[in-house]
Amino acid sequence: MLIRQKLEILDSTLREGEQTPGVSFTVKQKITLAKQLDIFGVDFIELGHPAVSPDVYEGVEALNDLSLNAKKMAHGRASKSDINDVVAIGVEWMGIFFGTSPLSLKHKFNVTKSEALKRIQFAVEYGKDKGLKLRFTAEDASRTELDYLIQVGQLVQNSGVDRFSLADTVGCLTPTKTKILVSRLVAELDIPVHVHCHNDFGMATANALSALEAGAQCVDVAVNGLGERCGLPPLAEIVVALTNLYKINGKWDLGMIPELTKMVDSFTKLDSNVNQPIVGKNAFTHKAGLHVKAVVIEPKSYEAISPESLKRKRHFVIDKFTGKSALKNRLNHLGISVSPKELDCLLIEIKFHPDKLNWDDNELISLTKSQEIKL
Ligand code: HCA
Ligand code: CU
Repeated sequence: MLIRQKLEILDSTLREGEQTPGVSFTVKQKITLAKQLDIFGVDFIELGHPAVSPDVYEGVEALNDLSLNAKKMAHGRASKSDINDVVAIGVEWMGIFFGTSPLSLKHKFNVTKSEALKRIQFAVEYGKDKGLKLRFTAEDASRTELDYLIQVGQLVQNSGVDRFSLADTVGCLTPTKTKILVSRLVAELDIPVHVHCHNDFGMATANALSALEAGAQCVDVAVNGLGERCGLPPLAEIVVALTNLYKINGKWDLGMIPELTKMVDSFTKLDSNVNQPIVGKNAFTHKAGLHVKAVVIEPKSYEAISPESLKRKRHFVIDKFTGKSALKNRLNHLGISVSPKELDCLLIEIKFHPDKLNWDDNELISLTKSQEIKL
């Protein structure tokens, strides 16, 4: 696999993440989160698009004042005024985006292909003249004609852009299509290629990883997969997959993932998914008797990721699916020793209560006591 050792992660929680329906971060929350993301070890932090609102502008200013290891990037359109905002605030990097698909050219801008190229070139040259480091994003790149996309990439590269990003704005790529598209752009350009995937078909993480396999240098993520509609690849999924499946030793502090997730959950107040990979409540919870029995002996039997590596704990559910070994294990933890016959009786009782979804410790202690009376 071709993944570059020099790969980078751009966190867009503070920019695209705030575009999640129902979400608005305070400037204070943004500062807290940016500091944590920096300690975690992301390479770029997108600070926001200053033209959106006064508070986003203020947020970009406040975030830019922080001393961070991560590179700071403001977001904006290919317009003089958006570029002037970023220059006025003094952010080192700017991500300029412009829709290059036929849909964007016709319905967003009402321009021809060559008029769009002129606008793009003007904006990029203007930004470079002002001393900005620039990433140019072809918005809706995945629905842009390939020849035109390459033309745009080469134009911005020749105009001095530092990075070229492909946005799968409506999430319609597949891992195979991503690989073909990214390989081609990487081959045609000398500057690093970034990829921004959306999760409309649930393939954002797979597509982002595929982009890295094809030679992309940087992928965009957001904590908890926030973003427009179905969001971006979740930060946790990308870095844990890179670490565990691709054996890449990033400088990421994986043990911070649960707290990052909790922090963002507390800011957004959105419902979290119990079966979300890595961060979901159930990600390290085992239920079927056969599973628990095996995991007690060797956790790897049913775990691809160790919860300890993420400072998370493993849990076992006691319900009608429970087997002897799982029940015995739980009772041992509670300091209760039972005979094989008592264990059988307790298990029968549990299996005859399908309505009980998760026997907690106190309920098990009471059950044991009531069985002792019966025996
Ligand atoms: C947007 C669209 C965008 C831009 C990506 C980028 C997309 O929210 O303005 O500028 O890198 O998905 O195309 O997020
Ligand atoms: Cu986006």
